[in-house]
Amino acid sequence: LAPYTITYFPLRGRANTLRILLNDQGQEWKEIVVTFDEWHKGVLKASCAFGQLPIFQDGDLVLYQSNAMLRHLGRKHGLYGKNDSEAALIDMMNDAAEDIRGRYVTLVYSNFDDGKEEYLKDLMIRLSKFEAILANSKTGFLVGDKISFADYSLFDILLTHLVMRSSCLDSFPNLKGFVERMSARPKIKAYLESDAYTKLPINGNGKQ
Ligand code: 0HH
Repeated sequence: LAPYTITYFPLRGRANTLRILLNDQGQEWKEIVVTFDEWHKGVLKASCAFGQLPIFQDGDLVLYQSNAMLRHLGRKHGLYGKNDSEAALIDMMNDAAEDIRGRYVTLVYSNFDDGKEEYLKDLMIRLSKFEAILANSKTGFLVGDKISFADYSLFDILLTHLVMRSSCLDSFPNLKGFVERMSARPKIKAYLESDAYTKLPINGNGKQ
């Protein structure tokens, strides 16, 4: 029996990092797919703690907020560093990834056609910071010597931006290497090649 349930739209969106993490960790989960028509009826929305999806269930525990879900899985599956200092640094990395994600969502849902080039300029600056962090990493992970939930977050963001601009990592060899290594992890590789991944749009409005 799958211990976990993800309730979300038929999108990669804010569930993609969770799905990549769960796959890579060999976990099973159930998906409850919510169509936009169903959502617009408003009943489910009214029942959500903050009026939004995704929902993540772990037995009796019901979570809203995708980054809280990542932290929960980080704690449960040893993806949160080996001490409090590493955990704090992992939080910091994930928050920096979330800063990019938040800007991406704003661009996609409010100003995609006019804002894209300006957005990409700012993105390069943000990515250069992660490039420098990985250049200083001895292990190829963002923090410490093991994968953390922040690595999955960064990976998801990089995959998404490679769709927007396939050359966006050309001047960042460490980020490129990171994407290659993450993509080559056997369970991630299988997932990225599966229909469950390739058939899902990234966003809900056809933009990417
Ligand atoms: N901070 C929250 C988190 O990280 C943000 C959740 C959120 O923005 O979990 N949820 C959105 C869906 S993810 C939501 O519930 C953004 C892309 C969604 C695209 C599809 C939207 C179609 C809506 C019919 N949005 C719906 C809503 O707010 O009513």
